Amino acid sequence: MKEALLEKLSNFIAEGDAEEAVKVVEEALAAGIPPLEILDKGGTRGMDIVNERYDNGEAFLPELVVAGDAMTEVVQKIFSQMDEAETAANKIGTVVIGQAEGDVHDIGKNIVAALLAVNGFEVHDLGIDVPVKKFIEKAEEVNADIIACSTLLTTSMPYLEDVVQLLKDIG
Ligand code: B12
Repeated sequence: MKEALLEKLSNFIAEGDAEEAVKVVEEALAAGIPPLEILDKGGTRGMDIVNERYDNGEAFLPELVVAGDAMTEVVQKIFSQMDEAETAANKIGTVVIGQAEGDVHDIGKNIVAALLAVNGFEVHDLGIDVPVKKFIEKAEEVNADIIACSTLLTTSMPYLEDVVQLLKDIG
């Protein structure tokens, strides 16, 4: 039953059917499947399926967008449940997180941000397409312990090095 539910979820996400995907998440949570397993084996798998279709020329950018929207709703649903049950009582650190300059892929970053938040971190999410300097300015403003940059694009990867270099330059 567990495998069947997770497979159903990944197919609904790949098809961009947010409403049905969220219903399956409710079923899976009620069946006691751990939230992170639902995300990983159902959600992320769904994104991989649509990506395989995209690579094979069976799906195009609009399909990726609607699959991404469905995944975002699934992530929100799962974390809205986790908030109540699993939010840590004490703050253990402050994190500034964002998507590197030029990159709009925010689904994975949103999962990381939500996981940090429910595990006791104060999270400042700068969103997508964040300029290098903005990470540092925000980190100084909120006295962050961690700067967490995300990118899925090879063209945006050099900006991650720039963040590190700029931090070294300012000591
Ligand atoms: C959905 C998607 C899109 C959506 C994004 C919607 C959104 N709101 O995010 C849309 C359609 C907009 C899109 C656009 C593009 N995309 Co796109 N996209 C994807 C796809 C299919 C899935 C990404 C995803 O959400 N995965 C699911 C999440 C849960 O996984 P994840 O992102 O990896 O995150 C996990 C980990 O990486 C990690 N993590 C992530 N961030 C962080 C940060 C920290 C600090 C830590 C600790 C961990 C961590 O934890 C997360 C949870 O497990 C991927 C292929 C793939 N299968 O990954 C291509 C992919 C990333 N896209 C790609 C490309 C090329 C593009 C476009 C350039 C296409 C085009 N021709 O226009 C544009 C670029 C737009 C831009 N400027 O950013 C390429 C990148 C290739 C490369 N080497 O650069 C990929 C790999 C597809 C491919 N095989 O070619 N895309």
